[in-house]
Amino acid sequence: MPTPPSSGPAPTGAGVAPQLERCPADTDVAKLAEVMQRDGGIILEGLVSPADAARIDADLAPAVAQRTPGFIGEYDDAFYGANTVRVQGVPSRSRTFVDAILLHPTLLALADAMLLPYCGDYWMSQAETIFIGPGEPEQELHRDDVNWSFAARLGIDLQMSVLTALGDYDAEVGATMVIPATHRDGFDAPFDAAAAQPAELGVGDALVYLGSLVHGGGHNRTADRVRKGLYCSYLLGWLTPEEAPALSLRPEVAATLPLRARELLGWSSMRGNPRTAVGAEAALHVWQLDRDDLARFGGSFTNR
Ligand SMILES: O=C(O)CCC(=O)C(=O)O
Repeated sequence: MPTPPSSGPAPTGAGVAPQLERCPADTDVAKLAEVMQRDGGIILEGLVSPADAARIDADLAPAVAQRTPGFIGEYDDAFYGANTVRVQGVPSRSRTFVDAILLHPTLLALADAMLLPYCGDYWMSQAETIFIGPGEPEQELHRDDVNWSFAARLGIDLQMSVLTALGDYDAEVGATMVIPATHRDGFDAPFDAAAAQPAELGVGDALVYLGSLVHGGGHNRTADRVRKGLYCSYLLGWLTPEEAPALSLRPEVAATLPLRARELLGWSSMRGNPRTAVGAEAALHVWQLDRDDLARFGGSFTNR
């Protein structure tokens, strides 16, 4: 079970709601994990270089330009944003995303610490642009674990998300609103929306948070600036990802990726938890193909 918080996040002053702690991205992972356990989120400064952030932004620009903001259903537009551009299929569109974010050693070590107690392995749930356009109102505050509400009530960590700034990410343009330390209150616990604070980021900084932390996209109060966030999440391997990364990953791209990236993108089978599995669970092999481990097909599914 998760460790209860030893103390809350540091207040910024008398009467001021607490803010998430900021740490350089090369901080010792044990310390980062401790902060994540305590506050439910953390800001990693300089997770990717401004040059890599610009490269990822440029890689995604053609798809972003083609995508109409908003969705179809009324609820979807209200929640996901009528003037917000969300493009998925990111690993096939940006190799820099794969190398600089998906496989970032600090993120993987943190995901190991937060998620491996509850699964044999985790995988990518989703990677998408969340480019919040001018005038977009604040998104409803929520816990991302709502996607897996039955599992969320087990009180274990299901998901770790990363929002990396590819461009403007200040409070005025819609920085993510976060309520620190709401991750241990329980999935159905009420929260005080007035306690939400903007998690402002510089280009290349990232907000990393658990699926149990209350948060939401901020209000873009500007007339002409876009809040450029790139979302990526790691999910327990026995839960269904939000995106279908195994399908959006093109085979010719998969063939060029390291094994760990293919595993995270659904091109590998899932095993039982090696720390606890015995008997049938030790033999477990789900998400398989012809009774074989998907990973053995390497970068191509030869039996298609
Ligand atoms: O864009 C953000 O800052 C957060 C978005 C989010 O939480 C969501 O769409 O579920």
